[in-house]
Amino acid sequence: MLKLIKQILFVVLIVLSIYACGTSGTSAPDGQDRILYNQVGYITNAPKMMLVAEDVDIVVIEDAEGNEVFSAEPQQALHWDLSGDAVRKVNFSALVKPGVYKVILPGHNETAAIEISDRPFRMVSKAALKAFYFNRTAMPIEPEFGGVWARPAGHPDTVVYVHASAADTNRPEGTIISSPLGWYDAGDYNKYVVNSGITTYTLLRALKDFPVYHSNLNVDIPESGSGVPDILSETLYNLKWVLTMQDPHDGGVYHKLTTKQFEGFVMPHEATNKRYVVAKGTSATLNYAALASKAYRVLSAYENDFPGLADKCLQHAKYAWQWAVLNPDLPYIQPEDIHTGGYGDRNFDDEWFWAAAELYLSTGDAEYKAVLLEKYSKPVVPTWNQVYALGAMSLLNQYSSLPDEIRATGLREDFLALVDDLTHTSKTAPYGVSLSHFAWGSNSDVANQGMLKLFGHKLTGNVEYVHSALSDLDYILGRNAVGYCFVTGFGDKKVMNIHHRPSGADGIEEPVPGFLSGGPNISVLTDCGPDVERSPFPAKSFVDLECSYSTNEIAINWNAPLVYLAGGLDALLSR
Ligand code: 9MR
Repeated sequence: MLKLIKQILFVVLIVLSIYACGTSGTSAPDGQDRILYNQVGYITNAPKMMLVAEDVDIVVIEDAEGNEVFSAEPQQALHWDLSGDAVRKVNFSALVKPGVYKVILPGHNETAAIEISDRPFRMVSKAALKAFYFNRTAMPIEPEFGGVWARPAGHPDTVVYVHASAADTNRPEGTIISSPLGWYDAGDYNKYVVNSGITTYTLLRALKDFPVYHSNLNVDIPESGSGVPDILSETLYNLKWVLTMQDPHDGGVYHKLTTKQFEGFVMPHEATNKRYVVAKGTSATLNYAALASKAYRVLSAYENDFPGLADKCLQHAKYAWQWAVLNPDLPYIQPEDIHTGGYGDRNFDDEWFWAAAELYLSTGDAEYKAVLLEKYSKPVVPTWNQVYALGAMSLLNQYSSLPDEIRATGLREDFLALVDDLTHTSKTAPYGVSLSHFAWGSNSDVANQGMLKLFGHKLTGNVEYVHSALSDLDYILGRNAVGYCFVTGFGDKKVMNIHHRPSGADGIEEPVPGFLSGGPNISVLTDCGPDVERSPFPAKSFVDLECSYSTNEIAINWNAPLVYLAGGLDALLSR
């Protein structure tokens, strides 16, 4: 009954708010949306840009004492087909004194508080990494580290059943295996190898590209202070799980560890349905080979901390490769009785390239070199099913020692052409981002584009790439078409109702902090039922409702590039 009343109230609220928006008659229906800005803060000595609605033609900034410190006419209105509206840029880079300021639009009521400081991204960078700790399976989140979000351990995964789709003579259906540790993939409680591949790699990439920064970043997890960088400790928590997903009898890797159906919105320890390892496949096995091989090189420098682990990773990576050679094109096909995330991919060329690149870099073997040359293709912005760029970054990181035949592929030129293209797009785009379409998890595309730009800067020293990446983070932190700061726990207009089971079930109003909401897209317009309207414009099609799994879920592969981007910018630009 209570539920029904709540639902009715909810629908009434939605109808009222649609009515309210509809009657305002301007392009920006409420105060927040008329001024779009990075709600976490701007770096004192870096470019600063906000956006205002098209009907605003003067912007004034006052300091805390009410003195006018800046005023400008916004640049010409730029219309974006993807948002269906027009905005005007206001460049206020000239303001270089730390402080909290008030943005005023003369003739309009709306104001906004912006902050300028030397290290605005430190907290976001830490929280984004700490979010992985909050999503750990198999251990309690202790109050000491988790504060109000402390919770009992969920999913020990020491009793996991081999599903019919994964059964063979060595491990018949129903065989019990142990596959503990790792992170929950997202707002759901399953663990998927494919998505773990890109995520874990991206965190290792962050460590590799910003080693001093990450060696000093303490995010207050149980391993902090051990002498191992927190980002590596966190990454290992998942890598150790991934290693258990290989069948020791043949080297093949299970696609996922999952319940048959998604669990309800209950706390992890209350979600106790049987879990299965499902179907070995080429993409999971190649993801595993790539990741384990990359981990081998990273862990070689930590032999004293983790004796034997680096070698084990390489050995397992080679074993996985052998299985993939025998099963080069085996897609994951969801069994009829399994209804959780698919992460199904039909094209393995990019996975072959990535695994070959990592194994070649770890061993120098001709077999891997031949495959990477054969499968080479221009990189694209990485996602869980497009991993060319990951292999490319690993190779480019050691460009000077690559043989001529690998350089002759043009991988450096191709990578930089992509970064140039992204940078150019964001410079001219109304909202200052490189997106040309909005996919599921669009915010992670923005973060991944930012990552490529920072890597481009690492290769060339071109500061323009860093500034373009900064513009990406500005977008994520509020300067976007819906005016939300998309990282939980941050901003003036916060996302509060992420599709994340612990956040929904813990009885605490604030969601678990540090998670990147997936962001606007029009893939599934009906996830909250017919009564919740979503904008037909992709950049505006977002609702901060728990039911909106397609726009407001969180996922490990979305947080990882945020860790890279926020940490990278903090490392490069902060004083
Ligand atoms: O990120 C995935 C997206 O690219 C797909 O379009 C979508 C539908 O298959 O699934 C997304 O991944 C989800 C996964 O399947 C299960 N855990 C939650 C993930 C984020 O929504």
